Amino acid sequence: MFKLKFALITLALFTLASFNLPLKSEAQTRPVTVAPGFEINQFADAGNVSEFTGTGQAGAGAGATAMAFDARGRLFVGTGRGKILILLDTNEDGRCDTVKTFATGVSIPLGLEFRSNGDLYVTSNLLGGAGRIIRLRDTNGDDVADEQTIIVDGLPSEGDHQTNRLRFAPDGLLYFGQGSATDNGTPKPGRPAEKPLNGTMLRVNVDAANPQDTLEVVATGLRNPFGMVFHPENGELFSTDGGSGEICQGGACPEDTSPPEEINWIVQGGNYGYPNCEGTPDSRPGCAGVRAPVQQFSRHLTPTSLAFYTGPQANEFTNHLLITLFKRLFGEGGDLRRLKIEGDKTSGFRVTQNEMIAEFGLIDPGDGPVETRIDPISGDIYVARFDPVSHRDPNEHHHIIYRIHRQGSDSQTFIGGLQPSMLAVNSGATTLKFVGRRLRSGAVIFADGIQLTTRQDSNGDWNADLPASFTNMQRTIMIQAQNPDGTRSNMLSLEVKGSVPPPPPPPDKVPQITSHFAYFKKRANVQNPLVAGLKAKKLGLVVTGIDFDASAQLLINGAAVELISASTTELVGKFAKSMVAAPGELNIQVRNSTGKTSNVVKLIVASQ
Ligand SMILES: [Ca+2]
Ligand SMILES: [Ca+2]
Ligand SMILES: [Ca+2]
Repeated sequence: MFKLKFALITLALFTLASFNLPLKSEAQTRPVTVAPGFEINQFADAGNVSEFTGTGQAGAGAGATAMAFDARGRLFVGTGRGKILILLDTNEDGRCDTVKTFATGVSIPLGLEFRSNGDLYVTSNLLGGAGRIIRLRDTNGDDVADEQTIIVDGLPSEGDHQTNRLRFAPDGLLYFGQGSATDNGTPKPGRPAEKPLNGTMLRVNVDAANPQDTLEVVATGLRNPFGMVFHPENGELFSTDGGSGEICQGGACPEDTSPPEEINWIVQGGNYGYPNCEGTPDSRPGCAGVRAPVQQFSRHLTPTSLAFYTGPQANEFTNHLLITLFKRLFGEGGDLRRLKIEGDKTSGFRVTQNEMIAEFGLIDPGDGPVETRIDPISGDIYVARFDPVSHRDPNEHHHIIYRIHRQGSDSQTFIGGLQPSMLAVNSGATTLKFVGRRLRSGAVIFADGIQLTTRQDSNGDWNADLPASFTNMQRTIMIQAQNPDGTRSNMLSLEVKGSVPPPPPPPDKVPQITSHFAYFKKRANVQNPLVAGLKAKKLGLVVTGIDFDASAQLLINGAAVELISASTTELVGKFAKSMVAAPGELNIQVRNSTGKTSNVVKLIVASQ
């Protein structure tokens, strides 16, 4: 998907009896409907997020492509123009009122995923070029990413499909879907052919010295695995797949034999059929060993996102699988659905309920929902809608983020984002930190019914002092907040355990060289240029920069040299005789003990 050409097909108007949402430019839109017991409003659109505005092609690419909540329940949004925005609702009226720009220049960000240490990982795609995974880091907490590091590069995204969404697995590895290069396995004239990594689920260890070296294929035969999610309890991976034959979308071909769309349970080494056996395996050649989807949808509907419904509003639908279908055709799709998934690893998984939660009133076949995320504090469901079709009237670009929630939940108080999330026995007194929604000044926290000293910090986050006595044995502590008017929040459980797994490692520093020079005998005696044939023993190399760690090495042409002195901002090293014997060019680099390497700078060795 995200091809620039979408066939425009007029669809018969649909009316579903339910809640109608008034929208701007009513004439151009079918009503949005939600299932009984749910409510919906527009959290963000062109009216409050200027990034979502624009006319023609510029407007067509302006919407949200991916979303993720950070641990504090703040919504981060990737846009078609390559920005990562933070959309905040500071007055808690359900509509975004503050837009911050976290990062720019992240081309076609199709996936956003936070790690528990606060790093934001993004899949990015150069237009018609390589796919990448980029790590964004805000080191000084000003809500602007000051480090953008490419973790994986050169993914085969120059064809019809790109590097899609990404998710951290329970084992800490980062999984992501890589789309196929072609529609059906055969390249069109002049277009890229399939490469080994096309049409796969991949994974990478982001903690490795060189993550790219750890790239592994998890599963194959996936045409365009776009939506993906790990089950919150059993840890199993589910992914969407979109079938071939996009040219026939909307019934444009009289004999449209395109395969269906799929949800797959992804297992290590699994083959999911593309391009020879899409849909349910049968007697076709090429179906041997192919795993069947756990659910199919009508052809061309284009599943775009998966999320498990969790949090304080999920209730009877807890852990139902939410899916968005991007297109509406034949009276189906263009909606958010919930699927009850039953089964286990041994017996496999099957869908036992498949119901609409929200239908977004699409007029074009393809300006539908692309991403779903659950607010980790309130449990509200956020769905982004993206309109890739170029319209002259900017109001016809439906770049909208909807907020969907249970009826009545907007008057409830919620707490979440509890830190620490687990305690060890006998760990002593602890300050609990958490985030509140509609938690008022003067609110107090109860732990197993006992009131704790409670205060709000300058970030608006809440703190409560848990006495040491709560950790003197293994137990589950129930945490609840109470507003001054007596209303109470949802309850959170906090486990006191015999042992607590270590947190992920703190972010690795990446060394950077800012200047360098060579000297002869004394530091003040700078050699510029350095002349070949000088006595190596009497020469020194000074490299200054930032984030050199305690065991950082100075590399000359890839070899670590003996150090004269070292600090976090300066390394002074010795040359080997062979390095300065003849004219040439030396590559200078710093490598930290974590394996992270700096930029490479050049030092010229001139002739005598
Ligand atoms: Ca607001
Ligand atoms: Ca920053
Ligand atoms: Ca398949």
